[in-house]
Parts: sequence; structure tokens; C-alpha cells
Amino acid sequence: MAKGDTARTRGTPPAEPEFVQLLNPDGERVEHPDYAVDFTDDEYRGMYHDLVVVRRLDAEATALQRQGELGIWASLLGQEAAQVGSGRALRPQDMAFPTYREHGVLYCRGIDPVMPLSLFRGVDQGAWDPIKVKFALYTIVIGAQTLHATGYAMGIAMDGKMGAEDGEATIAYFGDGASSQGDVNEAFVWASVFHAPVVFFCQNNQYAISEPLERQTRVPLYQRANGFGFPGVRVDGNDVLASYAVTRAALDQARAGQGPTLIEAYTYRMGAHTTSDDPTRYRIASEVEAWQAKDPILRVRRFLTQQGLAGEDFFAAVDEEARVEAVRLRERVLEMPDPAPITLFDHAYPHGSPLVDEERAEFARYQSTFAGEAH
Ligand SMILES: Cc1ncc(C[n+]2csc(CCOP(=O)(O)OP(=O)(O)O)c2C)c(N)n1
Ligand SMILES: [Mg+2]
Repeated sequence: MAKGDTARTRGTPPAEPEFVQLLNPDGERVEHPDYAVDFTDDEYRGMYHDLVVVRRLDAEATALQRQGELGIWASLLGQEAAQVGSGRALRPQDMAFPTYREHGVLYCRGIDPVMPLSLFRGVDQGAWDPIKVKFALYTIVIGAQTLHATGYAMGIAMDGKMGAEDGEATIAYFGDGASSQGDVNEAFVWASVFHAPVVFFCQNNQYAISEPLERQTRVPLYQRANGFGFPGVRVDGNDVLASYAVTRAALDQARAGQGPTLIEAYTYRMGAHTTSDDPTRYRIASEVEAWQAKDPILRVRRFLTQQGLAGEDFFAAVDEEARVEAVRLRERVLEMPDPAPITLFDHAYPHGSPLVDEERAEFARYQSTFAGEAH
């Protein structure tokens, strides 16, 4: 073995993680020297509510795809705490840049949860107004949104909206796989040297489709930040309290002018990458079972029970509310009118393009050949 050729450089996966945890899988509060939360009883119950509802709506979307009502769906199953914790940590003026899986953050932003379903049904291209709701459109191009978030954050600084308690910050969501993309590493450089008010929130769900974490990195992802000159922190991404506390602190530091932070939310994608994927082809059941024991919702339920903050009636009422929301979601998806095929050419360019205009005209001519036919 050559000098310096340690076990780790030879490809052993990163050791078991150390992370910020405030609520363990048994539902017990854990103290941390740097992070704390102080929620009211209602806020704790509200957090449980959001976790349950986003999981239920996600399950409904998966079922709708299976029944042919959506083209594809990227489930958040297992990642509810990372999303609800960080989503609730955003202040109203903060701008979020999601991937295609951030349905829980979207819900916490107060956006109608049907919105991503119309996108994945193909009836629109993302129908929310990003500026109005402070939540950018879903981005499929892996990692691209980290550059958008950084550029937006630089704009905040240039507009003088940083440096005060009511200043703005941005948060960029991305995955473990995205950490290997050039865009993400470029975003880190720009954010660092321009001291941009951006939080990089990496949900390390252990897989990039079928590629496991050890194919992306030989060091824990949060440590990457060191090389770029800003802090990195790893949080238990299945712990909603810790996810909230770490994100809130990083956003507040960013808005105060203290620069970016990389957060690695250590979690697990319990389902398939998307409905087009079959994870049984590349991972073993015992791994999934081990993560089931760290379920993000169960630990909050245990906590609420042990603290006497909620009982069976409350849990049953939340389940019922989630069920009703899911039924309503399904009804609204089935009611969505199909768009006219010609609208495919809309919104490609804000002010049109000669080529697209030509293609639209050609398509219209083609469609007119069907005039009067039942189809
Ligand atoms: C630039 C680019 N390359 C490849 C793809 C295909 N692709 C879609 S999802 C994905 C994996 C992303 O994994 P990760 O960043 O860990 O996010 P996760 O899906 O696990 O949330 C890839 C490679 C893409 N969408 N964009
Ligand atoms: Mg991943």
C-alpha cells in the first residue's frame, strides 16, 4: 500500500455519519450545543400534520401515475422531514429553487399541492408564478437551479436587501447525485467569492437513480464546502426539528450577510427514483428496512405521545384530513381539461421566435386536415 493510500482513499464508503439531531428515532429530544428549537405545542402538532399530509398526497400522486393519469411522478417518500423542516424554516421573503421532488417544500410555501400534478400530467409547464409565491419552477436539469439561486442571491446583495434581519435569502435544493455536476460546483465558487445569501440544501437520499452515494464521493458531502471557503453542516434529514433548526440558522446567517452554507440532509429515498424506476434491481430489502426504523413521521408521533401533546384522536383526525385532501387532489386531477395541442408551442420564448412561429403554423395546417373528423 503506497504512503497515504488509506482505506478511505481506496474507496471504502464514508463512515457512519455524525449529524445534528434534535429528535431521535425513538421520539426523544436530543440536546445540541449549537442548535435548538422552541416550538409551541400547536407548532409541534402542525409539523406532524404537514408531514402526514405531504406523505399522503405523494402516495396519491404515485397511485394516479400508476393508473395512467400522470406521465411520471418523483416521490418524496422518506424525505418528508428534510422538506417540511427546511420548508417551514423559510421566511416569507426568502426564495426557494427546487428540483422535481420538492413537493413538501412547495406545500409549506402555501402553494396549491395540485400544481405539480398538472405539470406531470402534461397539461401545463408549471403553473405557479415563481415571483409571487417565492418558489421557482421545478427544474429537471440536474443542479442547474443552484446557479439560478446563486445568481438570484447575488442580485439580492446588489439590491441592498441583505444585511438586516428582514433581509432576503435564497435556498437551492439538490441531490447527492447533483453534487457531482459542474453547475453545482460553479455555484459554490460564485456564492463563496461573492458572499451570496444562498443556502445549498442537499438532500442526500443515498442514490442518484441507481447510483449509490459511494459513486459520487469519498468524503461526506457537507465537507465539500470547506474547499470552497464556506461552512458545511450535516443534519439528520429524517429529523424535522433538526432540519428546521439548521436551515433557519443558515438562512438567517445568509440574510445577515455572512455568506453561504452547505447543508447535507442525510436521508433516504424510500421509494423508486421515479415511477419509471425499479429499485429492487439495484438495492437490497434489508437496507430499506433499516431506514424504515428511522422513519421521519413515526418519531414525531412518538414524541407527541410521550410529551402528552397528542393522542389517538388527534392522529386519527390528521389521517382523516389527509385522506380528504388526497381525494380532493384526485378529483381535481381528473377534472383537468386537456390543453389544445397547438398550445405546445406557447411559452417556448417570451416574445416568440420565427422558427417556432413557423412550426406552429405548420402544425395548425396539419391539424386543419382533420377538421370535421371525430377523434
Ligand atoms: C444534467 C442532467 N443530467 C442527467 C439527468 C438525468 N437524471 C435525472 S434524475 C438524475 C439523478 C439525480 O440524483 P440526485 O441528484 O441524487 O437527486 P434525487 O433524484 O436522488 O433526488 C439524473 C442523472 C438530468 N435530468 N439532467
Ligand atoms: Mg439522490
